[in-house]
Amino acid sequence: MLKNSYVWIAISSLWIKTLALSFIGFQLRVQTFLDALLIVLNPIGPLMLLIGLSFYWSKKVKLYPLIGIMFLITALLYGDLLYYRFYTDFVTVPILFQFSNVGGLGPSTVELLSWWDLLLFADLLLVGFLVFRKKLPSLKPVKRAKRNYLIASVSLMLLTIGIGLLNAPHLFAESYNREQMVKNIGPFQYHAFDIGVAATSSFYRLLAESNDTAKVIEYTQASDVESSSFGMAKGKNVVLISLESTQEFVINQKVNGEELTPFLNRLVEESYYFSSIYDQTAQGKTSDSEFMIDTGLYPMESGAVFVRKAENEFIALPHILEEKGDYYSAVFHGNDSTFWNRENMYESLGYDHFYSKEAYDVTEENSVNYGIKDMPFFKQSVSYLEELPQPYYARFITLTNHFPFLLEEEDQFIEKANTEEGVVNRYVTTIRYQDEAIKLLFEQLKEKGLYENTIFVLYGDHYGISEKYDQGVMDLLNMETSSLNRMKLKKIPLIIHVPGQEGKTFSNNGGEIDIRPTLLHLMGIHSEDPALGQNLFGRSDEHPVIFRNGDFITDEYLLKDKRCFSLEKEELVDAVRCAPTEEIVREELGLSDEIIYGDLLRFVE
Ligand code: GP9
Ligand code: MN
Repeated sequence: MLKNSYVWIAISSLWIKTLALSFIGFQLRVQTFLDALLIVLNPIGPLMLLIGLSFYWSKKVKLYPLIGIMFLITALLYGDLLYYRFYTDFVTVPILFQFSNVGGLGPSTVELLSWWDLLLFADLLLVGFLVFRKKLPSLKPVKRAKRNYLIASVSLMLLTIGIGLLNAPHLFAESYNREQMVKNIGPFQYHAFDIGVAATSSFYRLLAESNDTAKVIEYTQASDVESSSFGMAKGKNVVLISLESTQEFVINQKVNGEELTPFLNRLVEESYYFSSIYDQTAQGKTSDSEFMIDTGLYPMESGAVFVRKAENEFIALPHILEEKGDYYSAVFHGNDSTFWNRENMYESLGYDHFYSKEAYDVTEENSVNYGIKDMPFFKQSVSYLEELPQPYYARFITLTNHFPFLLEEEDQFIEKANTEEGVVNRYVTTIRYQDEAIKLLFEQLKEKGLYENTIFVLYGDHYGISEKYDQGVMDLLNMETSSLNRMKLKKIPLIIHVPGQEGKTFSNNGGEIDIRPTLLHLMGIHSEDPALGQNLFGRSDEHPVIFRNGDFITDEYLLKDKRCFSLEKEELVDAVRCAPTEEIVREELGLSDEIIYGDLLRFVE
């Protein structure tokens, strides 16, 4: 075998680092002996292969390139660590191309650093020192040693992938479960796989044929249930309000004796309120929620479909409403039109007009964080709304309640909370501000006579407090930190308000994907296009609410990070109990992906 101390020191130190990251940084959960074995073995093959780049093309080990490779690998690991600290997720190629859209790590990068991180670079100093001082003999690798080295590294890699597949047979079919990938094939192979997927993803479209749609249509045929609410909003204007980062726990919640959402709380009493709807978005955040609601398809497993697949054909709500009821459709949002590639995607989704930042009078005084504050935003929007041809389908996307939840003193209608997490304390004030803004919108619509003949759908677009700051919310709500309680925090509010209707709260489970069929039901439209989700008025409780990483929740079970919980017993149970539902999850996510990757809706008449 290769006799070169530098090479083996480099491999060992990078290996130890990778292990430290896996166990401490990414907190990969070890449940079985195989899990532990895989985490330990996985990095060796790829590390050998990469370090080998310092001598494959020369007669002896080139020491400066060796240090360079060590540095690059360390930088990659460190990047992974920082990304993980913020998103509790692993970075993907598509997300790198849309960093300007993901909220970035920008304002909080410093917060993510720790002095301990310097340890990651200690081995570089050591090897650098040894090289400079020529402390170790650098033997020439002979040709034969090179070959054996390569064979050993590739065999090790294949062996561990093989064991990984034994450990998690659906590993590649569930590649959207990135934690499972990293645990079973290791961070380096995960990145290689991810790059491969990104590089080949456009081939799916080329290979897709029109009869590929048959299977999808068969599965997705909406089986709408009968209910007295069918058609109750037929012909009305539709106003959809995306409530930025609004989680369900804020509804009817008091902090220091004061309501967080006094207006929404009253509205809930006079509306259909769905109190168990889960955030199903992925890396595309707001845009993912818009996508689900308009198309009834799941977001992509990595990156945002708005950014990656805006050229596709879709059958979205604006198309359907125009065809069935000659609706005009518009989006109102005070951010740049390019953010989340909205200007292009809205065209594909069939919107007639997008009122973006340019349409608003935006000044330093009326802006905070991402842009115009919700109150001036609504005020200015209403004058545009008045001019729209009726009936219309209008979506308003609020902005003020966005991480890191900044707000000037004069706009704070409530005191900050006093948990250990500043983020949570500020969140309370921006949520309260948003509530005031919605109240203003309703007042204005009433004043202009635009209230009565409208159906309102208000929904939280996704979580506001990421898992990183969960503890603050647990403190605020006096909740114990547990997987089940974490799942509860994934709920978002869904309020459907039709003026004159009596209020009713529904506590059955559902997800954002179910909003579209529910709205169509209320509009009296039977849609037969390929779309997922179920009408919430008759949604089966056994049907899982599916999350993009393969987790799910039903009325009985919760699958979180591949662990199956019984909701009734509030404890971990044997994984086989969750297995049949996991089949459904794979199938549904797979179908949705097939439609998106193959651009299959272009074949639908
Ligand atoms: C930006 C707004 C917020 O325009 O939609 O985006 P988010 O970071 O929540 O996806
Ligand atoms: Mn958002």
